[in-house]
This record gives sequence, structure tokens and C-alpha cells, in this order.
Amino acid sequence: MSQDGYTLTPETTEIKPGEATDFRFSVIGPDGGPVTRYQTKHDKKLHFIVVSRDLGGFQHLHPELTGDGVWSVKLTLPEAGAYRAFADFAPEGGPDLTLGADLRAGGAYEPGQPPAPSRTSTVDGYTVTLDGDLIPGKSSRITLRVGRDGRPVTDLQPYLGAYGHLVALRAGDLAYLHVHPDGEPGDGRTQPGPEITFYAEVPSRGDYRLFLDFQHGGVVRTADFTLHAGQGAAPTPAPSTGPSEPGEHDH
Ligand SMILES: [Cu+2]
Repeated sequence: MSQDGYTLTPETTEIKPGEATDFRFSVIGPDGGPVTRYQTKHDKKLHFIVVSRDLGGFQHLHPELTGDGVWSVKLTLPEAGAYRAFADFAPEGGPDLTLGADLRAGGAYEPGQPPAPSRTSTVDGYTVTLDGDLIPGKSSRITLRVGRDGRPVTDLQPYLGAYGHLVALRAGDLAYLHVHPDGEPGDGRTQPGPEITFYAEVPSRGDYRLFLDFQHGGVVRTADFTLHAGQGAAPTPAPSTGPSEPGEHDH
């Protein structure tokens, strides 16, 4: 929740399950006051990710900055349980940061296990398949292929400056990984599907959950995957070109 003098500060961490809540938070900076100026990254000043602790549920939201450095977002935690929220942002003149906070939705619940390894995800009639392996300590090329009714989707729409947006979290401690899209709309080489390519670097062996946001027909949908990183995974060939935005992170 704190890094480099910046602290994520929610107004509350107790949320009633199943009800839309005006969730508010600020980022307290090194000077002790709330940060009011942010850099725009991937079309937004702040990206807000909420997952259930068992990594089943996933939400990617874009809060609004109100006065006095307070962020506001309509948030629904669907059922009782433990959740983790991540704010991914860069203060003006400051570092790229991802700060987390634990949220609780009160009531009885059964703690779940992260979903079993899977390279195929279906959502609203779309099927997304994942190619590539996560190699600990190395930049790993991951390709996602989007299809619908058995046909490749070739008219994906840009979302947050890319044809897809990938978030990766380590099962166990929910470490948040930085993922770089390979190419962007309008660069003359990146096609609007069916394939979307990313570079991900995972720090260790273990299971990772990957969440892909993609936009088609004006609707953003999320496909989810579970990958095991480590022994048994084939090495990834070195890419001919590097990530499109070296040094900058995706979320
Ligand atoms: Cu975002």
C-alpha cells in the first residue's frame, strides 16, 4: 500500500456485498498531502483493479478525480469475501506506482482456490486462446487469439491505446506484474486481431492469473486464464523487436 513515499488511502475498506458503493480514496504523497496531479498512462490518469482474493473475480475500473485529490468510483463487490484493490498510476513528476489495499465484504463465505490452469477462456460467445509460456526472470511472449462462433475476430477495437489490455497476478500473494503490449493501433504493423501479443516478465515459479480486457462491438469483455510458470515450460524465442514502450509499464 505504500511505496516511494506514496500511500494508497481508502476512506473505507468495509463494503456491503452486492450493493453499488461510491468507493473513495486518495493517494497521500511524500509531502503528507493528497496527490492532485497525475500523468496520463494508457489513456487514463489512474487504473483501478479489484480482484477477489481467490483470483476468481476481476474488475478493471477508471475512477474519477474529484476535488482535493479524492478519487471516486462506483464499486460493487458481488459477494461476501476478501478482495484486493490495486491503483496503477504515476504522479506528475513521480514514479510509476502500483499500490494495493485489502477490501472486505462482510458476511459468511467459503474461501476458494484459484481456478485450475487453463489456456482457453470463453466469454459472451467469444473464445480466447493463449499461446506462450511464462519463464521466470525472462521476458515471455504471450499471444492471445480472439474468436467468435468459430471465426477469428479481425476487427477488435482499441481499448486504452491498444487492442487488448492484460493484467497478470501471482497466485498466493497477488503480486501485480507489469505487462507490455507488443504494438499499438495505427503503428502500421499491428493488426486489430485475431492475435494480440504481450511481453510479460514473471519473477518466480508458480501459478499466475491473467486477465485480458478486449473491446469488440463497443463492449469491453474480460477473458481469464491460469498459467503455471517454471519447469516444463518451453523457452520463448527472443523477440525480433522489443516491447513498444520500453520502460513504461502496462497494468
Ligand atoms: Cu485501466
